[in-house]
Amino acid sequence: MSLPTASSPASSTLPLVPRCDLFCTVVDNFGDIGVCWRLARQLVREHGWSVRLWVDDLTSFRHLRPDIDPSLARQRCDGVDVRRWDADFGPITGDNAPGDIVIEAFACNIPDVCVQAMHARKKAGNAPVWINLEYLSAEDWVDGCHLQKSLHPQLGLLKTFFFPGFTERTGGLIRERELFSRRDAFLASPELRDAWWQRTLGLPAAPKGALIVSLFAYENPALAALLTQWANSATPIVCLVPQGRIAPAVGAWFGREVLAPGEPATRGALTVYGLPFVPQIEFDALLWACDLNFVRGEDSFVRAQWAAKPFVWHIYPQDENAHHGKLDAFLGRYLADRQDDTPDAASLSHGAREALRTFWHLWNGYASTAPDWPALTAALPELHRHARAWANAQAAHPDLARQLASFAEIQVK
Ligand code: TRH
Repeated sequence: MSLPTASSPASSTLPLVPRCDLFCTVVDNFGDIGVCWRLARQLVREHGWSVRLWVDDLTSFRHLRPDIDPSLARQRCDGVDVRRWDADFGPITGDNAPGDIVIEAFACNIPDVCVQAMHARKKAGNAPVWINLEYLSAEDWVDGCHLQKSLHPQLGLLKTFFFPGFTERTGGLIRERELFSRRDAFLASPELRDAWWQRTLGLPAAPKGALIVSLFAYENPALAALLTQWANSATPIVCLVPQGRIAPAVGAWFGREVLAPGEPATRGALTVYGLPFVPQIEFDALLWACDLNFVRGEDSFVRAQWAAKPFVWHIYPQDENAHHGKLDAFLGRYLADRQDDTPDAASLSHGAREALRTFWHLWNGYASTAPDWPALTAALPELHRHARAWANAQAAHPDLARQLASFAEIQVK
């Protein structure tokens, strides 16, 4: 990254309704589009921006938002102008010219013609605010890299690196304004919870006396050992498994070819239900309905934190175990003694900390030993209190969309 030598955008204020182009390349799975879709909606709903979301894979998007039609080059969804980002971006016209803010998510390469058009805007004294939204990491270096800039070597356009994160020196986390009130209403209402079970699984009410777990993960060699421990558990366990990468292995453990949505399977104390892959708008309720959530990647990892329930993270695996450093950086923050006066902030015992840390390590393949379920279960009450304190402490930082909006305002002043 080079430091800027050119001047920043020249217009003095953003228009009343700033126009934003958000570009998303789906690398794999659902996290890239999951994050971009949330952000696009929030910028429209909470900040009044006009957002065009360019997505190169609408078929993946449709999993999160079933009314998306991959055959359409352009469609409107929740106030967002969703554009299919084809290989040929076409010439720049009034219909695809870059807006006031251009966000490239996760270092995707925005079309060359678009960069040229941004340059033309700059020459006209109206350069767009150009942002590269990075992946989330809890590592220390993020604080120093957030808001670093680089200068386009030929065109003199400035690009700012925007890092989500867990400290006040980062861009924060995606969190919608009403998220906590919706969560707390759900948690406080047995009727809402029962209705969720009825709608999702056709059960008359939430199961009583069982520990309820959701399981969203990549393929995982530790799975069979965990399922065996659950089957032998003294407490009944109900496990909800959305369709996806780990579901076939769960089915196979029960001797089934598939674990179809709505289908229960039981062994010992364990009952597993296959779930459909729910629309993203309903994913939070799945986390709220459970006592413990297994999540993965980036977006479900953040949502599990906002759910304020204990969780186990299956981090996205990278070459040469680069993800281990990221996992440990997060654990370091999550399990650190906190100096603030948030209720329950200091209540996590050494035993609970180590139970969680060791469980996460083994779930992420640090060694081939089976994760210690009894140790984790014993720690769950403490981890639950801790999860709430963590969510509250994180929510004290401004959320990512708000920080982006403030940053864009400041850039043009
Ligand atoms: O799907 P992920 O593994 O996604 C990503 C991508 O692989 C990406 O390339 C990688 O860099 C990143 O992980 C770290 O996990 P994630 O991020 O949790 O995204 C899953 C999305 O799917 C999230 O928005 C929640 C949503 N979801 C539903 O909408 N319904 C469901 O039933 C489930 C289980 C998830």
